[in-house]
Amino acid sequence: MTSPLPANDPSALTARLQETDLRHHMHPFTDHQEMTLEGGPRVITRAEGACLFDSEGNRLIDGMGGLWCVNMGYGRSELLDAAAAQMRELPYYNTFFKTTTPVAAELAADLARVTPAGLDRVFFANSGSEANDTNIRLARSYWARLGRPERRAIISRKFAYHGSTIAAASLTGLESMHDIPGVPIPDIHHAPAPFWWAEGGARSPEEHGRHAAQGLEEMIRAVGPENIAAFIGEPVQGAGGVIVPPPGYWEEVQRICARHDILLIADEVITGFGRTGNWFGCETYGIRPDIMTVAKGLSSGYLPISASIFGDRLAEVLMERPGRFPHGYTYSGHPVAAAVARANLALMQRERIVERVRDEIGPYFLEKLRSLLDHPLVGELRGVGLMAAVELTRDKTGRAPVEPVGSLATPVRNLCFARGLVTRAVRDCLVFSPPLIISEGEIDEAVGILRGCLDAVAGSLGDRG
Ligand code: PXG
Repeated sequence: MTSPLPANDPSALTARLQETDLRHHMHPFTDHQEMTLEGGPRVITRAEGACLFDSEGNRLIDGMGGLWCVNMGYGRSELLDAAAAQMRELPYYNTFFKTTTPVAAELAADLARVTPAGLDRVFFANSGSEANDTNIRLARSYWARLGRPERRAIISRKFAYHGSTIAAASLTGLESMHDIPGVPIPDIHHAPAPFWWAEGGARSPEEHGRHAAQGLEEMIRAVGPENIAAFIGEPVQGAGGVIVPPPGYWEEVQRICARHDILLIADEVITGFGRTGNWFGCETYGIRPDIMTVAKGLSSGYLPISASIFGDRLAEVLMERPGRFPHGYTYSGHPVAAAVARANLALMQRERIVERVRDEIGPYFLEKLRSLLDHPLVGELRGVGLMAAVELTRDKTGRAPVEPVGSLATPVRNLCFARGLVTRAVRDCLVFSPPLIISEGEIDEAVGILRGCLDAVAGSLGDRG
């Protein structure tokens, strides 16, 4: 035990917390040596609306909505009240062995209502990674029970992010995540992504979309469609750098999966619940998946909950025949998380948040970010709804990669943080995914801070203007 924290001295409080944290806490995706040299982690103490406050009292606009998840914003009393009421009534019971709880049953029905027609069966988990792990089992079990156990390969894509468990990290198409022996697990393949800026060469974005879809089909033929269980893709690749698919790409992918009878899994962990201006990215891109992964925005990040959602095709084989699915998590359908998710869906509907993203704040946000295209360091603005990437470059027309990787976006990102805006650097783009309740004023402020930071970094490079 350490001595009591100093109540009225923010710097002393911060130093104490940093010291405690450095000694005992291992963080995800963190270089601890670097963090130690910098004096320790940043300490976020509270939040309201679209803003965070750190232990020194500084206000930051949360341009990332936590980690792409706090869709309805911080401090929503409706969600707190739902959690408290459920904790009093029934804080925990499981959904194993033919048992349910009212709130888990009702949430499954709510999800069947808000998801596209045909997706009406729900398997609960706690994180996007777990739900994608579940999806591998669902897809492989489906084929095995149809007498086709050799259909076990899963095709994912480069730049994909599907999570961090061993199976989800294997689906992920970022090489840095495969830096552990045994990852990726066997039978996972990564097809090209429709990433025009980095890989499109002289093709138009649409041509590059077709090219990437062709690459998927070539991979399917190489692996053998008779060996493939499923294809998994995010409607818009988020953590890989908000890679917005060009028109025609998803139609082609959909056709290819149908032609080879491959299950299509849409990972909507980021794109679900209004992020792209529709309830689901599948609606924005005309995707008709067999399985959908949801997490994050389902509870606006207030509690961990995720789900795999599917329709009759899988249900007929996995639910309407004898035999059980040997899989589940202690907290599958956790009542308190489910209560918060139900309250969150109700709040989304009451505030017509999806319509707001589609018609008002999404277009405003993208237009404001687009105004940065005149900046010497800004090469491209990609976005849909309230998710976007500002691609930084020193070669606006040739699109040559930034060397070394990260040398533009990382300093801009660090300066933004110091000046009151949270964004994330992915290679040399800055990604944004603010709460869906962010105001126009906060967007103006965020873009103003970003422009100032771009100017400062351009100035320090000596290539302003
Ligand atoms: N699928 C997608 C599309 C995701 O974006 C996951 C699955 C995994 O979810 P869990 O709940 O297991 O983390 C994600 C998560 C980043 C970042 O830095 C992105 C995610 C998570 C953490 C950091 O961009 N996405």
